[in-house]
Amino acid sequence: MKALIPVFPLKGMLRNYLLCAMFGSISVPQLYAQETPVDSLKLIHLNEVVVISEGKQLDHQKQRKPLSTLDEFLESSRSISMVKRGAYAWEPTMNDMASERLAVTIDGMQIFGACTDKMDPITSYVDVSNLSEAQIGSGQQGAVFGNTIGGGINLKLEKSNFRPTGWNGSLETAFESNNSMRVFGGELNYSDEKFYLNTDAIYRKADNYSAGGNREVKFSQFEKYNFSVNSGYKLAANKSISATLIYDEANDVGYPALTMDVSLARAVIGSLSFNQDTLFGNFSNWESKVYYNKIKHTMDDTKRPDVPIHMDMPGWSETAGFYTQANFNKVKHHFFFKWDGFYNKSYAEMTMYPANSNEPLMFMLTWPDVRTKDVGFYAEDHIPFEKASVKLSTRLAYHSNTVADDFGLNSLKIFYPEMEETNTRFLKSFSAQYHKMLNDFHFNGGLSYGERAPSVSEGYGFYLFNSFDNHDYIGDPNLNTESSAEANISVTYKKPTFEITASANYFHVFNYIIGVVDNSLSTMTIGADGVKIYTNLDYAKLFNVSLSGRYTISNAFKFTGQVSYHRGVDDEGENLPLISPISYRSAIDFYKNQYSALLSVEGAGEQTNYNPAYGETKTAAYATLSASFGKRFFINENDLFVKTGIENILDTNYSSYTDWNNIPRMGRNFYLTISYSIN
Ligand SMILES: [Cu+2]
Repeated sequence: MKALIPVFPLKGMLRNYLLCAMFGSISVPQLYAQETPVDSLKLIHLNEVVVISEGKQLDHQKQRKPLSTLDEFLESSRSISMVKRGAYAWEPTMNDMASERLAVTIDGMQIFGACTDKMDPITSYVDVSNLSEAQIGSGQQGAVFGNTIGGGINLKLEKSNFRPTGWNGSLETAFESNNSMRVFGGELNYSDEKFYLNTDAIYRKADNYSAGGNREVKFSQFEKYNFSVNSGYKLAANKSISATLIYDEANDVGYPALTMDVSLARAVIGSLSFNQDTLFGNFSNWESKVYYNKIKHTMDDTKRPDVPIHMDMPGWSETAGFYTQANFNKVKHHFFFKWDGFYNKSYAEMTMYPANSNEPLMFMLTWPDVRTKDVGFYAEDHIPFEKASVKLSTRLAYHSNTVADDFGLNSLKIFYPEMEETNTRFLKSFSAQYHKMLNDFHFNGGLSYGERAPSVSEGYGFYLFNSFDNHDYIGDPNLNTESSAEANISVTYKKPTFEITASANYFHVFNYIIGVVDNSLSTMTIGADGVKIYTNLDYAKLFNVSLSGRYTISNAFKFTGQVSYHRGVDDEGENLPLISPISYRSAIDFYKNQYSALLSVEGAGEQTNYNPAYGETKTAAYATLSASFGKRFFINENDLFVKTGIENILDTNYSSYTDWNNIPRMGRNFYLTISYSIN
């Protein structure tokens, strides 16, 4: 039986020898195997071989909110925060670092958004119906997915994988009161030992939401649908091929925190894989994939009142890539090797239509057809000792950017007359992690170094308007490679009924890339305060610390809690933007006889370390309370699951440090989810 609610926790047989020392995570992988955590998303150590137990039904009692958006699922993770520009397409951040400092992949595939204003993080191009889990690695533990500073996230697609389940399917629907969100989804699957076919579809439509106090947030509506098909065929007992295809389209998406909305955001994502159990006798789990994806993004300001100048801003992003990977075990050494590469084309333009139609149109290439080539080699070795282990890993990559459009190149040459068409870098990452067990204590510590190339916007963006600090941004093709030296440490004390983990990490980021005001330039966007150029600061420092715990009160009741503190400053001691103040969350879970219930609180302290130069204002402290109640019924062989809940029970009007331009969050919201699955 396939999981009804498709994003489900990792369970089953984790290879427990791996050490796990990520910030904010539970530090001992065994924990995952022993119980289903409250979180639906698991932080796993990258390259852990995670076998999701086959033929076992998902325990959706433990889903806090089935059919919630992927963004909400990600936000429930301990190490991810989401930057919000509206109700849709939130941007994941980890260790207080966002998209350009993270490696985010879908089933190992590199995908890049097509929006110059970060309206389409790649997490917006899949839905929970497609996915089985999100794999999260902090800092260089995420380097297996690509070059990164802050960490890596891989969204793993859900597949039947030759489990002998035969036919099964499900129908599900949800309604949320605050923005009248309607969700309809369904899936139909067939799987046997030789062949499987998984299909799913989901549709979401939401009106404007209301913040606390029943204040409507205009332009916060959205509509989205997503289809996916994936299939596998066994060529022989130890060989199989598989293919996946995802089509995702969002229309009429409002971005209340920005000056424009989106009329179309569309992705087509496809891949072909070949899997073989062994290779040359010594290697195992050999997996190879080729993939292609294409994204189209169209911004729209036609519905906004008082637009000073109408603009058309379409963008395209196209990526083709591959990877091939295998394990290799030799005595005490557990190696993992991966060779990967991608080719991306990013193109975005802007046409301005002056109100006086006698004036000429203005046209700019905001992304001048930038071609990015990246070929990388990743290797790790895990060496277990008695009650201890070491993991060493490295990524070495060749990375190049070329401006393929002459008009775009000549536009940038106004600022950088000496610039070359192509810029090539060699990117390196090294990491050592150590784990030691002492009675009930687990110690983890690690030192890492990593590098990343500037993003397309940072390197080649041309007058990209940022509504947060109200500046136009221009890229710099001569930026230095950003690099980071990172240290992490965590201690867990673990007993059968409770555990507590204290963890901390520190990133010293050299050549930190951020926009710096250039007073000699004049703005392009009407009403902008100035122009910023992406610049390397000498360094920036980021520090994160957290304390998390879990206590099993009885068989039915469980308590979890987490509190974290973050700090980020530049080389002059000034605050970096979008750094979390003290934040906390806590919950009591109840689960017995197919009934589940939850009461949770989530909040943050006042944001005292903010920076007006980046458009930040002080965000006040807040706390919200939520509750849910679920029941599962068995009808013949089939399964009916009903879940209802209230979020922001007290209808608090608030915004957090991650809310773009302090756009207020959703007020009180009732939801109801019904899932019916046929085995
Ligand atoms: Cu956009």
